Amino acid sequence: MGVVNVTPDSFSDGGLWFAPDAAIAHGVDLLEQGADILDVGGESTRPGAERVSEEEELRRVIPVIRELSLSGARVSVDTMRASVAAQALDVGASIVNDVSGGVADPDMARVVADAGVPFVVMHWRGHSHTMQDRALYGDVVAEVCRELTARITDLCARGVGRHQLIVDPGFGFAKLPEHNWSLLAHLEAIQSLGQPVLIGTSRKAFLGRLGVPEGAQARPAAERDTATAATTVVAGLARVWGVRVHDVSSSIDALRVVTALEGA
Ligand code: PMM
Repeated sequence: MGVVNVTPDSFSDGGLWFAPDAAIAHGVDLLEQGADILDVGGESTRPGAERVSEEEELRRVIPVIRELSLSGARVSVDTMRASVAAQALDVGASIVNDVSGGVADPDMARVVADAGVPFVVMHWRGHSHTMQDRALYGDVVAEVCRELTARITDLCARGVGRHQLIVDPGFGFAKLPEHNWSLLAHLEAIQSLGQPVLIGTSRKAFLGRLGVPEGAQARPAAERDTATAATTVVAGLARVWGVRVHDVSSSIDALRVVTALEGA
């Protein structure tokens, strides 16, 4: 899954693809690199980010989703708003990716249930401005599994089919580096929930801290793709359903390594 952020302020690539034409060209480039799905989002979820208005979010993502879908791409919409998900589905998106797992907007479950499309349910504990205060865990793996299970139960009770649900442990969302590493080390626990698993480690801060002394600045987001590809190997060996990445070609190579290993 290649990331197309149509935002001025995403931590990893904010502003680079903000104009619709640039975002569309970037999506086409990611497809050429081998992406199976393009994840188009118009709202940054970086820690501390302010929310954008619904109108602005629609203005950002709808033309890009329409155009990429018309060109034959399989598109997911990265949104917490039911209205944005509904309009994105109308113009060709076929997957909804909600970092709040249907919590932020009470109408999301209905939209997803009516459409019958795959729905990515990410582990989430609150909006960006407060989420890092909620990174409090005794056993992060067990608690993320428990909270994702509660989301699955709630969504199914609201009419969403279990077969629609893809779960994501939510790397970097209300997580400290040690929490992210524990989750990556125990993907089998997330898989034991019985749903396909998506992971989004790409360029996240915990990778930027690797090899950097305590107190020094993390390496910039654009210099985290090698570490990201290494996490793709971990995910591939664990046989997760998908990885959400900014640099598709390095993760495709990482998956080629996994395939070659498995064939040996
Ligand atoms: N991370 C971001 C945005 N959307 N969606 C899912 N399912 N999983 C993630 O980990 C995730 C996401 C934040 O990263 P970005 O600002 O680079 O897009």
